[in-house]
Amino acid sequence: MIRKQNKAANLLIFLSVLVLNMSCTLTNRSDLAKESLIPRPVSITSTGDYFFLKSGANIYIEGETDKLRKVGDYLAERLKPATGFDIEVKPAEKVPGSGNIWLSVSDPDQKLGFEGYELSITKDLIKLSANSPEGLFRGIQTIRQLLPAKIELGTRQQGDWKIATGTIVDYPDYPYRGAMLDVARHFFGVDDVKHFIDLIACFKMNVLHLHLSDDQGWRIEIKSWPILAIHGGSTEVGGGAGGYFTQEQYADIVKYADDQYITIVPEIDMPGHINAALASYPELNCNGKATELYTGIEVGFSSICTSKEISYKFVNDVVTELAALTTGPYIHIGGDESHATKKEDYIPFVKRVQDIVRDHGKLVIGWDEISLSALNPNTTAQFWANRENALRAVSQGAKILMSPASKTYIDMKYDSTTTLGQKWAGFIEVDSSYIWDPATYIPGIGKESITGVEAPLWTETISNMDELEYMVFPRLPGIAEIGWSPDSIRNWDDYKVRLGNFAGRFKDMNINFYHSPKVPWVEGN
Ligand code: TNX
Repeated sequence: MIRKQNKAANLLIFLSVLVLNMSCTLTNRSDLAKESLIPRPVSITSTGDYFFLKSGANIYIEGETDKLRKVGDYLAERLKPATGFDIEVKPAEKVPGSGNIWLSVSDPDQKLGFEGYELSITKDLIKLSANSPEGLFRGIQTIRQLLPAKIELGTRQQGDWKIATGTIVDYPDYPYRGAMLDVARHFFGVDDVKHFIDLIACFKMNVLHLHLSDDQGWRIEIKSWPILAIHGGSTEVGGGAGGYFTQEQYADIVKYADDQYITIVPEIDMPGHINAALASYPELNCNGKATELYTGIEVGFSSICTSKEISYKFVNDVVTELAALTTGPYIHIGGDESHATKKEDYIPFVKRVQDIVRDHGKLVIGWDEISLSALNPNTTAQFWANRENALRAVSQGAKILMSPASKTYIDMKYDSTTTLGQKWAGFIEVDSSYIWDPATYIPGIGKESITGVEAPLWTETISNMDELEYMVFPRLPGIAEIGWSPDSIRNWDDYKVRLGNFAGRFKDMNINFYHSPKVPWVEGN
């Protein structure tokens, strides 16, 4: 009797596990529109079936250029470790056969613009098309997110590598979608920066702004002023050893970012936030005396001597070397919190520095205070705190990069219990950093004046990758979505579910993230 009951119970358990498994596979990945994608694509049409990635699948590229091949190789490298498949990248002479992935730039569609893509998935084929390799690269991030989370693991996994069928048409709302890493307060080396690039690429960001100098450290080798890096780079907040990038290392970072279609924007902060340089070269000080190195976290106490001609030679030399290392269009000149520079000195200084950058063929970005000065055409002001500054920039015809501190400063604590971070701009929970629209944030500054969004990570309190990831995740994906997805398709209730479904993916990507109580975390997607 007992044995019979046991048998029946076992059968019941077996059947319910079977049904559960079946329902998981059915709901998981056969409805494309229900997939958790970040940023949310512009449009998704489901066709209710699925594509099965199997051993023997290859990636076919249409058009044999170096860039296309690199993009193909990038996708293959994302797929190979976890599937264990020997995926090859081959030129496509005709429509590839069943079971393959096809990357194509042969059929331009204006609507997609430069970074957009169309992903068409049938039972037989994954076809990703775009107008450029860059668009393909963005689309590949979507393919990654459509596969089970364990695709991110570095070792071979048993798996149903299924992707729901249908079509995604997708392109960004703003051209500039960035993150900033402050390598000056605490130094982060080449491998860390590359890892950060990998992380932001997943969410289709296309800019990494590197804050390369501040009171506490100078982080880029300048051959004509060598003491900047050697002495100015020799410490950091808290008195640690600091460090700097040699020009070779920096060029390697720029190349690594370029390969992921991410523009590096280098920042040299001036006329304030410059103690590391003032400690390295006495002649940059009005009194001719070098300052002490600084390892605290106060701001606004240093100023380069704006009345000395040598200061402009210094700026010109630094910009000359930096411009030569910069493949992107921008150089960031800082300009924030110059409390130790008189306003009447700040104004002509910022004008002259803009001219220097322009003369080296680069466009200027500066923190919103630069609008106190006359702005050159094509200068961008990065709004962080002062709306009047941003409005003044727009009235001069400048574009605005939106980094409102109370929304995008991912060095702010999540809540009163967060141990890392600062709180001068308030606590920023995950919902708060997501719920805002750049185009309405400052009355009087509309979308036509906005180039995009950027999430800065200041590192006074952050000294290693674990801490960095904890502050960045999960707020950065939300900022990436604000930059990519139109406001009309964004809402928190939908986003929090998609974000919650990333728990397993973050885990498999080995990302240390904040388990915000605002988000319904679900592992195993
Ligand atoms: C303000 S934002 C700063 C930085 C600090 C940051 C800390 C800006 C342009 N300046 O120097 O690191 O606050 O949150």
